[in-house]
Amino acid sequence: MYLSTPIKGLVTKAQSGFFTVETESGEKVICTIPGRLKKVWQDTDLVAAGDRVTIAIHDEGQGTIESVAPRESVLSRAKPNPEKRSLLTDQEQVLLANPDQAVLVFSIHRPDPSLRKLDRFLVVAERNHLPAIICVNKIDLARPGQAEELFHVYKEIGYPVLYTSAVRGDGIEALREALRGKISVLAGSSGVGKTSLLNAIQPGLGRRVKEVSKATEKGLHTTRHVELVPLAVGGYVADTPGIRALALYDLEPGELDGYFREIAPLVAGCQFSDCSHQHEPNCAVRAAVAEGRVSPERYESYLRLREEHEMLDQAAY
Ligand SMILES: Nc1nc2c(ncn2[C@@H]2O[C@H](COP(=O)(O)OP(=O)(O)O)[C@@H](O)[C@H]2O)c(=O)[nH]1
Ligand SMILES: [Mg+2]
Ligand SMILES: [Zn+2]
Repeated sequence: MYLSTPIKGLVTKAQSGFFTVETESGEKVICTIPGRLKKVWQDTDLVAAGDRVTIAIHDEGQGTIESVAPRESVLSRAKPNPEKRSLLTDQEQVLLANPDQAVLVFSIHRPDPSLRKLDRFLVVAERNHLPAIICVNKIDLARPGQAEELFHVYKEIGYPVLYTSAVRGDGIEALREALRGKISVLAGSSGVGKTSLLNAIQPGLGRRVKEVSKATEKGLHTTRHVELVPLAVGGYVADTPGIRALALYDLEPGELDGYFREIAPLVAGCQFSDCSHQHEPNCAVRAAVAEGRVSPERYESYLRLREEHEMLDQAAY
């Protein structure tokens, strides 16, 4: 037997200790983690979908993971409590390694968009250093300009906003281009059209990116299963149940302003360094809201999230 040179690959699926690795030559190898490495890696989250690894192939289509490249980014959530699934621990569970972007899908109608929810997602994305793209679907159900009216503020603060209709085809080309060559995470409430959009981008893609129903979500809390589904144009869509459960579990209320893009640069101008931007005098954030430089809705989202966190914080002690 000879020692083969390590083969580079991408983990496209992680399930119960088995990892599907797509090698640079496009081969799929089912890998396990050798016992000697399990010990070394036991405090980290071993290996997750999206990790770039080197493997050794032992048998046809089977191998072991020999090394994992440092992660550039992770999508994580609080690890569920093994005893009581409704409770979260303060440990982090890596759902996906090296995601390139999150596509946050809303519909303009049926269901109506919740901008509060969008702002919450954006805070999670900022916190994870994950570029976010906003996709507003079902524009065929809106009067012309209606979607833009509601979402232009996000464009103004620097987020790409795509307006799509999965049934009429608007914006599908732009969405496909936005996904090309990247590892993308798609997030959005049930019914906004995620499956339809994926099918419009590539026939059959929606079926491959399975969604998690309420019934199976519980099980997935313990048996984390994330898969990267390849795109014909290059890149992957991550089929990850976790984003809905993504909590802002370890965020301090005082950090929150840093995750609102347009608010963050204003904070230095507040009189008090620990200004909460709620009631303090000479608050640069409230001044900006009053002058129309920060949208009142975004500011309202900030206040609500801040309140929520203060409640969480108190509950923790
Ligand atoms: N009018 C309209 N309906 C859509 C559009 N996209 C999806 N739908 C419909 O919305 C419903 C939910 O779509 P689906 O793709 O299953 O949403 P998902 O739960 O986010 O995956 C289905 O009845 C779709 O036919 C769209 O662009 N316009
Ligand atoms: Mg769906
Ligand atoms: Zn302030």
